Amino acid sequence: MNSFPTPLDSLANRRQFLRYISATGLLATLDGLLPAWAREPAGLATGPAARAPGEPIDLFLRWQDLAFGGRRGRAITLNGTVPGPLLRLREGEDATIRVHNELGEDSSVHWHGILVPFEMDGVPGVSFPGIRAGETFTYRFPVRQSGTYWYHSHSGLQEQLGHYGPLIIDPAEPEPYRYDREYVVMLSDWTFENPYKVLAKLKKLSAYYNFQQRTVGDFFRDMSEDGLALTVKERLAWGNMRMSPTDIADITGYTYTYLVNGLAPGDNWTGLFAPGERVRLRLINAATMSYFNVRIPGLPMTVVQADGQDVQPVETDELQIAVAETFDVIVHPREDRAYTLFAEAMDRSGFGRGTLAPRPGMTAPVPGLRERPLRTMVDMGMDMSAMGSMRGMEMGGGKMPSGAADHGDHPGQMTGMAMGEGEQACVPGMTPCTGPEVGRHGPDTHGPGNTSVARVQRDRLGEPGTGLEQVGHRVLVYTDLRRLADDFDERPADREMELHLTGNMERYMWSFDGKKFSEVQGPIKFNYGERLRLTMVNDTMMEHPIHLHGMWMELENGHGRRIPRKHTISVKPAERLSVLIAVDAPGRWAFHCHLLYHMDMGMFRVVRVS
Ligand SMILES: [Cu+2]
Repeated sequence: MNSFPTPLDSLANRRQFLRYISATGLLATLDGLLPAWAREPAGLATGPAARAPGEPIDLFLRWQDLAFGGRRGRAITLNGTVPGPLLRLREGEDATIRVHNELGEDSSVHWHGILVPFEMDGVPGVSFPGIRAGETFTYRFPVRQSGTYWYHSHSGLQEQLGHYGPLIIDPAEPEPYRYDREYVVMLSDWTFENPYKVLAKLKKLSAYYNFQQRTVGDFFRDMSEDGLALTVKERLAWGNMRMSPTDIADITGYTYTYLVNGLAPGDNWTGLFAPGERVRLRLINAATMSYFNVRIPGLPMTVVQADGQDVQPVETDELQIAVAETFDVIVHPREDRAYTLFAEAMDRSGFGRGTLAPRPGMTAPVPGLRERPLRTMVDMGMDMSAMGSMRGMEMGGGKMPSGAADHGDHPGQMTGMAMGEGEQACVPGMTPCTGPEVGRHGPDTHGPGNTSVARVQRDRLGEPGTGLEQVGHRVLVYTDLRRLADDFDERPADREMELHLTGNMERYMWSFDGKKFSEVQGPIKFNYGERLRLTMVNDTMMEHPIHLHGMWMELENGHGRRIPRKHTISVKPAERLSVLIAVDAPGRWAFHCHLLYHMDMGMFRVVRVS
């Protein structure tokens, strides 16, 4: 186990790999551009690093052909692979990373979640001019943290083309948990379509990839169960929002192949273990647009890190990982059998799949895709008390007709009707549990760039996420996360700021406070040295994974000194949440939704700290 890959040896490894796969006959089925770390079945070496601290790392960006599932495409590779090589740094070292751009177009590398001087943050037009075609940019920064992170392009839609890879920082002090083996599990979404064509289709018809629209048959079934007036009213409400209850993801398995460590489900990335070992899985969602619900049937997962930061261990059976988040989990398989690592796309239009097994070639059953979830009246930020009284009038008494309770296949559908009964009503098989109302929307509807407001804003930090309300096993929620370190900054907030997540789904416009990035004058101003409370309200009906560069967001999830630090926070539909920020990093920083096409369409701001 002396061979964990470094960028320096990955070209040599690539040649070894080609020899290996041609010798084993794998080339016919698997012609992916797999990095060494993803093909190492025994896991990453946990011994001393092969690279001396401070020794420079070289990354070469190139176009290369790739093929899987019988199709060929063109990808951006880093040192010849997709995903890119594993960069393994050490807390306390001064990193030097030379990025050689051989793409023939501008590019960049951003170190996601890493606290660096802003000139090294890698966002063209914000922190530096970008890396011109044919040029080399040398990143230099002190490594002041540890944990699981990743890196990716911050130029155009290059990330969709394969420009991403894992980044691990080994801590200076021993970690407070024990494991025998570790793997990176990097989830992503690949399309053979040109990403700019994907975007053009979304702009022309936002539901282009979404074939899960409800049908006329659904309408009549709703009508017979709910009554005509309510059904029509509900449909009108959806129409006014320019949304459909089936809008879970903008881009779906119709075009996406969901990858685990660069491998399609049929190619089955496999990590080996010896029964009884503890295995650390470093889950990274490097998808551009896809949330995943991750589970390993038969194997509980103990979450020990979120976004690279140690948390008090919490055991769970499933977790939702938003785009750009990371979770580190430790599993403890004791049996001599294989386990499927199942990463179901949140909209359930497809899945990524891998296997943990004692020996190569073993597999475990692959679960079926579960029933697709639907958006609810809670997601719309509807006023339930008004809905309740309306129902009362139309249905004569406000009680559910007995037939309506039989909605087990579409659990979300009845939410609007049932919620009038009580804020946190949670009727198994009928309504999802939802958090309490914590705010109401003011009169500002954010102008023409926004089509909906969350009239009723809820605290949804205790909710497991879309589609996971009633899965019958444990699911990680944000309120489970407590930081391990006792290093909370006690200062009260000097200043409060409120920002609304807004959009127009039909025109595929995404924004903050109703304004696209191209429409705003100047940056958001943070004051150097202040303690800031930033409140975010999601007026849209989709989750948005909001990412702040350069500084942690401390998610106010009710745990006092133990609130977790995150670089990316998924804000649920109609949710109101707040974060504390110690504004200690001068410079210009990006702040944006990490759904790539939302960012590109304008859900982006520059934060200036001065
Ligand atoms: Cu977004």
